[in-house]
Amino acid sequence: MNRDQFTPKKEDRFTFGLWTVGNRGRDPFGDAVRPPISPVSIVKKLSELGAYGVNLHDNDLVPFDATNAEREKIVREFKTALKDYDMQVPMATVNLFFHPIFKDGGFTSNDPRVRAFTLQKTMRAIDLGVDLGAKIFVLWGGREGIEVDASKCALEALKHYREGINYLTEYVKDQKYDMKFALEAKPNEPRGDIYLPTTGHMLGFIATLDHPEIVGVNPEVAHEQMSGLNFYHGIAQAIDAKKLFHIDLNDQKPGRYDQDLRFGSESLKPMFFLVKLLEESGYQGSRHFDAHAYRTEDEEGVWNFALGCMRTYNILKYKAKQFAADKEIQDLLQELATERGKDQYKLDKYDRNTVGKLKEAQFDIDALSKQGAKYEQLDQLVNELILGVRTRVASKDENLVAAASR
Ligand code: GLT
Ligand code: MN
Ligand code: MN
Repeated sequence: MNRDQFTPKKEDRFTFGLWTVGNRGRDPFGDAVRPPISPVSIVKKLSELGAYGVNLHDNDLVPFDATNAEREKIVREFKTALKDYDMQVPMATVNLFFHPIFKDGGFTSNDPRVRAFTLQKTMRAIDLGVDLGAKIFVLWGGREGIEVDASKCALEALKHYREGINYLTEYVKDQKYDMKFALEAKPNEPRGDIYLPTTGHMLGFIATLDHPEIVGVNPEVAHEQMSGLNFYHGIAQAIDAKKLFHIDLNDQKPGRYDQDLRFGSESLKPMFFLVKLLEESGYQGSRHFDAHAYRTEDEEGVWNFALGCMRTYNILKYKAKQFAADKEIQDLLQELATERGKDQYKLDKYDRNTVGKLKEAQFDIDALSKQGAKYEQLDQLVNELILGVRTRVASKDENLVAAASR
């Protein structure tokens, strides 16, 4: 592997799900196109590529029907591989979507026996995650939804969903586990409609839980884009609410099913602003990729896919530094940020002593309406920066060159 400043390193905190590079290319119309890759081989190969860790569903590692003895052996061997290749498991999750028992949901099933099994399976998956060192537990409710609205009262479903999550947060606290939950939204697929379809819905729901302090979100690029939403804005809101516990990076063509494409393969500009936000906001969590290689690929293509996700992230991180050091862009931004007249009005907080002044203030409405914003110029500069033709301008700053190559 040729190494350069964008080569992934452990400190970059890149992680992949076992299910991502392990994806065999099955889709609703066609069978697998690649042989399975064992979890131990995945750990080895990802480590060689510079990843920090792997994440997993219970059944990515331990088969659904494994005996306790089988489970112990598999976990033991997996832990040895983690140690041998210096890999972490920062996040674990539970598969509540594959087995037919979950065909009408787990937490939101009408059948209390299915809801009970859902809790049992999730608690076991939490135990497994804790055993592997995970501090984040993702819950993606892919089957928590409906095709037929008559089949479930939506209020009842939300109540059951809340009871389920409350049960699990109590369990984690009772066990004194150092673990937080991250809820992942998706609007539809595999269900016709999935409850809590966006990160915004999740944030509203979390506020109604018994232990909201240990529940946050795990937004996925493709899932918010399926809803036609601006992912960057959603992430900003999650950060603002101090709820960005984890993130699923991938990509998506607009208006399609969930494609889970290589990070940055489609939406370079939105992903530039996303990476810039993650890096500049001080987000400490994993940079996790929930994506998979195109169905056209063999195993070599899978590793090219994985390396591509990580390199694109690092390149966009470098571009964010260039943006910060680009004088022309920064001068424009500074002009935009100049708060003309700010001292005349007290806008940050209602104040009964100054409200009268504001109500009587005179504005030059004509002049304010006519002023240009310079966004055309600004956005073109951003395009040229992303397209790589402003490197010479930006690289005049030696600090930037030094910082970017660290
Ligand atoms: C599944 C889904 C993902 C979720 C995973 C976690 S499973 O692959 O498509 O978006 O993040 O359960
Ligand atoms: Mn995901
Ligand atoms: Mn997805």
